[in-house]
Amino acid sequence: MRLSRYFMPILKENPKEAEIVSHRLMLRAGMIRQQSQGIYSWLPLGKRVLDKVNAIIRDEQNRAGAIELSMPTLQSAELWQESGRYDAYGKEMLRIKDRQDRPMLYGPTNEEMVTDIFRSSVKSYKDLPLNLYHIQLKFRDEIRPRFGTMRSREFMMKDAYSFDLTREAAEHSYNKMFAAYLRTFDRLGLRAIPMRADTGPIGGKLSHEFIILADTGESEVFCHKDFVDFDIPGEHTDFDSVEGLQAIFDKWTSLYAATSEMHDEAAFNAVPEGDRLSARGIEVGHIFYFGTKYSEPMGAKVQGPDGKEHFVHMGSYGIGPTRLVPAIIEASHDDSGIIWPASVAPFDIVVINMKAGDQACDDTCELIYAALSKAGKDVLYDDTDDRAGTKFATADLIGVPVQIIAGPRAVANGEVEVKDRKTGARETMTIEAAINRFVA
Ligand code: P5A
Repeated sequence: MRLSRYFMPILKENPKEAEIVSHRLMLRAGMIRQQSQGIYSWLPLGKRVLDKVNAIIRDEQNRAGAIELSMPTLQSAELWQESGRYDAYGKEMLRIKDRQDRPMLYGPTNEEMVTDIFRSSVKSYKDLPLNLYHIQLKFRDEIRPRFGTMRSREFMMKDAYSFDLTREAAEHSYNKMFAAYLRTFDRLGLRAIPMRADTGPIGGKLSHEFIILADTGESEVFCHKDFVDFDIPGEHTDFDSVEGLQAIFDKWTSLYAATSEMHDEAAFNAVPEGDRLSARGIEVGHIFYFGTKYSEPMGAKVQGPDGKEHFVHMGSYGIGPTRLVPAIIEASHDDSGIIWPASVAPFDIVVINMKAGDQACDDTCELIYAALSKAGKDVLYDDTDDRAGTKFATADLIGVPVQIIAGPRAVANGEVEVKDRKTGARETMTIEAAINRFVA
């Protein structure tokens, strides 16, 4: 991508409305724009990061055996009347009427709709287990939308829903998502700790929130500090192994970890004082097992091996991609801007032409840009005629992991500078060496 032809509206000044660093940096880097309270557009740079986050989420959902579909954002009120949640959900639900005056709503979550899909076509235990997910916009008319896309009214959610014949089988489905979430957040460069959580309007008894520790987090959390160094389940985790996944779950729930709603002061005080971590955190995921809460009132049942009908046991599993992007920034930035983990960076490399219009600089940059693009790298080429200082500031602000800098003096020697955004380390090397480093 040539910056001169891209759309990346950088702000020079700090936006006044932004209270936390991620919101400030997302606005300054031209990633998002507020359209109305708690409702955002994702501008091209932000969209690239969001897409990469979603690709990792999708990859891990698929690995764990979940199947992707796509459900609509607008739902009929009837379904919610069946489950009993239409009145119970309260003012957070945006209620709409269509031209025939039929009550509709903008979905805050999809338990009812997916249960409707399930009951219409699954009739036998032989079709279980089943886990269906989508990555879709949701709307919740939050009392206090704030911190940009961290807590917005319209937001994106990956929501998965599992269906099983028995409670035991449903627990295995829960454990699959539990392990998949540990892997997902790790691949996003984050350490997320599962904590016992309140189930709120979704319901059920068993529930974990996945929390990232951050001073700007909205939740107050309490846990054993060893969680910070626990091993993440590997790439070859067998998601069909009931014992294997139970062992992962048991290990990750063996020490104290709870959000403030579930906090047990006495149990926490039993943790040796030096091991206690009392901190603030960002909830990036939340998983639930709620048994037959929806399947019973909505009549979602299958025939079991005993020939009888059984209401299915269900769970639901959410991740907030539009919250994860600012959460990653909260965890990874410095005074100059964002520092993206390579896995979600909007571009892999930025090529900075310090003197656009200078033949040697232009030729060098074009050569590097073409070679790296051809090798499959996402390259941003700053070919604008801004001052070098402005270009460096922009590159640091948008947080691309590697900068290749071509200035007239180095280029005259057949060299460029390679800068690591995270460490700030700079290395001068031949043009060929710079290309080879990233093509290998
Ligand atoms: C689980 C999947 C549910 O809605 N039903 C379907 C269950 N869970 S939840 O905890 O309410 O939300 C899941 C995740 O969505 C993100 N999230 C938000 N992100 C941004 N702005 C919001 N207002 C918002 N509300 C929820 C969180 O990451 C949450 O864990």
